[in-house]
Amino acid sequence: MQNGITLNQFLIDEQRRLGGTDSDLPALVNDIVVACKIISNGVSQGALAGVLGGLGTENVQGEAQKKLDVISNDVMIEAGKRGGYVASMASEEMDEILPATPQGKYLLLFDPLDGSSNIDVNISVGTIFSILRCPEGVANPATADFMQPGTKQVCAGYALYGPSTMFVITTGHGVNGFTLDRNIGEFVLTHPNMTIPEDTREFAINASNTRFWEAPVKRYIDECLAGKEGARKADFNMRWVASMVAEVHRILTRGGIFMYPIDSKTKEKGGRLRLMYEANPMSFIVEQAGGASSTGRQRILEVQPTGTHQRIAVILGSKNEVERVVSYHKEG
Ligand code: AFP
Repeated sequence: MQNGITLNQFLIDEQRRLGGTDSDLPALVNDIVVACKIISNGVSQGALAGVLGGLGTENVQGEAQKKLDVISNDVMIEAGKRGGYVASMASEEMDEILPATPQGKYLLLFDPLDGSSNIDVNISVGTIFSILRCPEGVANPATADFMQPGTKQVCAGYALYGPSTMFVITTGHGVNGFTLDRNIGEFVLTHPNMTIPEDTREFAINASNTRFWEAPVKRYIDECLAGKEGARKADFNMRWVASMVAEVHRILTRGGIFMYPIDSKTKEKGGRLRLMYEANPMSFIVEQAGGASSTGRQRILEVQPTGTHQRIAVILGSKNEVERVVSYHKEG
């Protein structure tokens, strides 16, 4: 893989290298890439395009919808419909699944604009997507057909609308990162074979929830905060961007652990983050980059889903740190 090839060239080369014959998947990814370029343009225009601010509406999660949430959702729906590769779609912004093309090979799930509470303050946001196979012989899939564990994903990725716009993807053969070259309008390979360091001294958690945490999480964070004088005999740094895409990208780039654990505040809902279009795609990417991803009690990719908007605890990143947090959950 030489740096500088476009994402489309990369996907075709990967298919050829792996002896794949399914041309629909690269074509679907290409439609998603076009959607992310359109969203990137809207995000970077910001106030100039009149796309900031809220709509005064709420999504299925009961969260206030930003204009760009809905715009991005519409753009991703178009991508899912365009080529006829997708039988049905699920989105953070839609209550129910959305039928697309009967007999379509794939199911497409997405969070069209993750971190959107940051959009009005010009902080990085992103788009997350996950691709599952539509079950054999199912022409018009129902919600039950989406209830596949994360290990069944055939592709997952995200676009990060930051200082540069990046596209990171896995098809189960490692993780590769591409940067949008606006001079040619293409995502270009800049981060081949992204790998997460097994150790880290950087954690990401919303510390305003400290009083709600379960004991294993409290123990882990307290040890990080104790620094050199404490059990870890090392100082730690903290980050919290409130855009999962930005946090995961930082971890892919320099290591770290990201935690949105279940706590007494979110227990009833099952957690804060959504399994099908946040935790699963990001866990697929993190594991493919040599990291780990757990609820604290179970490998996230092995969770059997019960609903498209199901929430889940997320602890992911540098393998040795995630395993430490899991061991603390085992000790209780
Ligand atoms: P929004 O898309 O509603 O901004 O939520 C973003 C997110 O799902 C995830 O990207 C962040 O890591 C997390 O929520 C931030 O949650 P807090 O606002 O509770 O810190």
